[in-house]
Parts: sequence; structure tokens; C-alpha cells
Amino acid sequence: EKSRIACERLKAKVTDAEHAASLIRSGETLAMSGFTGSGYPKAVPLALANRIEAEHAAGGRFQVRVWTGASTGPELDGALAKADGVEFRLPYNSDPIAREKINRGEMEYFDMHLSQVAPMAWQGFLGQIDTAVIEVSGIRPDGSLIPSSSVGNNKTWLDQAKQVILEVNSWQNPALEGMHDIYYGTALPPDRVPIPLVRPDDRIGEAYFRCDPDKVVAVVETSAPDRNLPFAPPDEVAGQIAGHLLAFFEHEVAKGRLPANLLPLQSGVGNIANAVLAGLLTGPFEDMTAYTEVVQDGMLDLLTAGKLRMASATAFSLSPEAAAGLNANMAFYRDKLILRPQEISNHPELIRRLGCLAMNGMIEADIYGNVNSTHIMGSRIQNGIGGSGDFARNAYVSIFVTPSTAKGGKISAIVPQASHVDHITQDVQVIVTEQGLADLRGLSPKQRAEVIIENCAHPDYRPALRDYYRRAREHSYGQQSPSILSEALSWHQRFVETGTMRA
Ligand code: 0RQ
Repeated sequence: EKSRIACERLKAKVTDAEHAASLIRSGETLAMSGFTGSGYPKAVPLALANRIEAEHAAGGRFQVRVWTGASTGPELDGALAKADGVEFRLPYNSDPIAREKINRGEMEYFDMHLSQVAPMAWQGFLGQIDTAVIEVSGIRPDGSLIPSSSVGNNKTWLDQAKQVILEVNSWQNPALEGMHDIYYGTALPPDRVPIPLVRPDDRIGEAYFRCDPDKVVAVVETSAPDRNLPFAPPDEVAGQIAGHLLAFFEHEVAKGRLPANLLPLQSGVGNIANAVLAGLLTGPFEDMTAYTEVVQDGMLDLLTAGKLRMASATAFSLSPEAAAGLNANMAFYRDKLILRPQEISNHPELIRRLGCLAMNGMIEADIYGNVNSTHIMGSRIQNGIGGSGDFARNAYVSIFVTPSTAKGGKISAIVPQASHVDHITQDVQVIVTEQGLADLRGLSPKQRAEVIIENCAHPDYRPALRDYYRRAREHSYGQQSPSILSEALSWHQRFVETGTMRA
């Protein structure tokens, strides 16, 4: 295949990953590409991890600060965490080794709304980026860059870094070219202006990243696949959740509160969110659109079936089979997909304007509808808030989905009080479990509690929740959101002590 590097000046900077990694020093802030396992650099971080391990074996100390788009892959987050090379990490992680380090208190982790990463980097309080390491799918003659399978924060990283290392990955499909829409109109206050996007398929930017060739210190050629983890096949529980949600959408259309083709869909990460999309495949809705963060298997299937007209996102998050299908049929998908910077895919202004139907997974909800998306038993991070806050607060209808129990029934996903709150009750309009759907719109906290317990809780935990709520109605200090403070987190404490929430 012909070279992906059409710029002579940058071709002269081609080198190997080891040399590129040698240009990074301990203490640096590294801004890397990568979002939900796609478009992350695959060679330089690995070479850097080897270098760090050698340095540590020789008794030295070598650590870096790592910023990304969102989760990456084992060659980046996994390798650097394993080498004990990461002092600080933002904004979203799903790597198991990094998660373990964070939960042991050995790595600082700043979990932030994904739409805010680029604008907050511009604000300056996060510090200066030393080196950007960015995967691209090609370099054009003028030095502009053809983005890869994710856009994430790459525009900002390229603009702000003191030096840039590029990985040109020939595994990425050349037909990605033209799919991206890179908006260069953002600014800090007081110079901010409205973002001129009014439909999910509007294109408002350019297909390429601008990049100052003088800042590029190394170009590394790679040919390695994205992480592309398989999804769990939708099981019975996921099917029931999807069924309740579809019935809700049909009801809203019948009432005239949603158009017949619904509103732009946002679907979160994870197995359950993916299964809900599979449910839409058999539903009655046609000509749908998506304004979301990631395109996962379920979204691609909806496009293939012609149910979904187009999808806008910042990245792919596909199983190996779906990635192969996308690569083989790029001609079909190309004009139906737009990849944007994550500050645009997740922009509160745009989510509010478009009226997204947000569907996100969760860890637990309490009887008043506060949702925990991030922490197990109030203290252990699972992944991070990701884009769920960007979408939940600004959606037309904000929906959270979960099985009613976790860990084989030892944990109830509906609890007296959430052990950590990511989404306050005002940002949660609908909760769905396999047991049923709670439409919380317009309900007071006490009305919410009754609907959530009766419609969403597992029958094994329902009597204990009713009992707690009844006693809270009698003994609580106040009666707006009745609670028994000494008991509110006792279910979690019981799990920590005995391995089950069951009394
Ligand atoms: O852990 O694998 O060790 O068993 O959490 O749970 O049931 O497979 O659900 O894959 O949908 O993930 C909230 C984590 C759900 C995800 C979360 C344990 C469970 C399992 C996964 P194991 P499931 P999902 C925004 C989208 C935040 C970011 C976001 C997430 C693991 O949806 O990271 O929304 N969300 N981004 O056992 C203890 C509980 C538990 C529990 C689940 N109550 N207690 N463990 N687990 N519930 C924007 C986009 O557009 C992408």
C-alpha cells in the first residue's frame, strides 16, 4: 500500500517508537489520543512503559501525567499503569490495572465531564501539555492530519502541546477520510459565540486537524488494531429492559410528546446500553438519528437495517466483528457517520438544543432517584462519569438503565440512599430495570420513592425498601425526602462486612 505520509517534511521525521519515547522526560504531562478503545497510540506508550520499567529496575524514578480523550487500551493505560509510570490520570479510565492502582491509592485520578476536558485545558489551571501523542490515519501533503477512529480532544492537544509525536496507523481504514468534522470556532469567555449546529447531521468544521509541522518531533508508523472488546450478547434481563423502554417511547409518541421518529438518541457505554439499541432494531421507529458520544455495535446494526438515518459521535466502540464489518462496508457507512471533537459531541448547548434522548447505564439509584454511575460501595471507582453528566443534565428525557441486582443478587441496584451521587434527582427522569420502568417526571421525592420501589426494585429487596421507607415516613427529621440517617447506608456497610446486602 502507498505511504500514508504525503508530507515530505513530516516524512523526514519518521523514526521508531523507542526513539520517539526517548523524547519524553519524567514529570511531563502527556496528552494522548484515544476514546473508548479506539484511535489511541499503540507503539509509543508501550515503548515508554518499557523505558520506565528499566528506569525503575535501575532504582530510578520515572512518572508522567496522562490526559486522554476517554478510555484507551492495554498498550497505553494498562502498560503505563503496570510500569507504575502514571502519577496522575484524567478524565476516564476503564483499564483494569489502572483501576486497581487508583483504588489502592497509588494513582491520582481526576474524573471529569468529558465535554469539559478541552475547555478546561484552555482555562490553564490543569497546567501545560508537554508532549501530545496522537494516532492519525494519514498525513496530507500540506501537513494537515487525517483523524483516526476517534477524535476526542486531539484538536486541543495538537494546539496546546509544546511538542507532538504522531503515530500513523495503516490498520485504520483510509475511507475514514472525510468522516470527521473538526470545529475550530470554540473560544474562552468573554469571546464565546453560539455553536452553529442545529441538526445532528450538520457539518460545521473541517475534515482534518491543523498541525504546526515545526512542533512535530517524531512520526512513527504502526499497523495495529483498536482494542475492540466484544459486547456480552443481550441476555433476558437486557431484553426486558429494552422492552420497557420501547413501550415508553411508543407511549410518548402516542401522547404526542415525542415525534414518530423520536429525537436524537444518545446511548451510553456498556452491555446494557448496547442491548437497548438491539431492542430498537425490532421496534416500530424509522428514520431515527443519533447525537451521541460513541458508536457501538447496536448503533451500527441500526444503520445497517436502515432504522437509523445517521449518527454523530466522537468515537467508535466496536466488537472485533463489528469493526471488521465497518471496515468492509465503509462505502455504505461513510456518509451516515460524523465524528466530532468530544467537546462538540457532548456539548451541553447542543444536547439541550437537539433534545437528545439520553440512555445511560448506572451502578445504583436510590429511592429518590439520585444516580450513582461511578463508585462501588461509595469508594471504589468503576470507570468514571464519562459523558453521562453532559447528557443527563441537558437531555430532553434523561433515562438510566440497570439490572435490578448485581453480583448474583447479593447487591440491590435500588438502595435507600446512593453511596455516591453523580446525577442528582433533577437530572434523572426515567429509571428502567428488568422489573419495570419508573417515569419520575413531575413527581415529588415521596411520589418518586413509591414508583421506584414498586416498579424497579427486585422482589427480593422490595419488602426491605418498603419497610425502610415506611419507618422513614414516621421518624425522619423532615418529610420532603424522608430518611433514617443512621440506616441510609447500612445496606452498603452490610455488603462490605458480609459480602451481601441481604439482611
Ligand atoms: O462488574 O464486570 O466485575 O462483574 O459493574 O456492570 O451490569 O455489565 O453494566 O456494562 O452497562 O456498566 C455504570 C459501569 C454500567 C457503565 C456502568 C458492576 C457489575 C460489573 C459493569 P464485573 P454491567 P454496564 C456516557 C456514557 C459511566 C459512564 C457513562 C459506566 C460492572 O455504564 O461506566 O455513563 N457508566 N458513560 O457487576 C456493585 C452495583 C453494581 C456493580 C454494576 N450496584 N454494585 N457492582 N456493577 N452495578 C456517554 C456516552 O455516550 C458513552
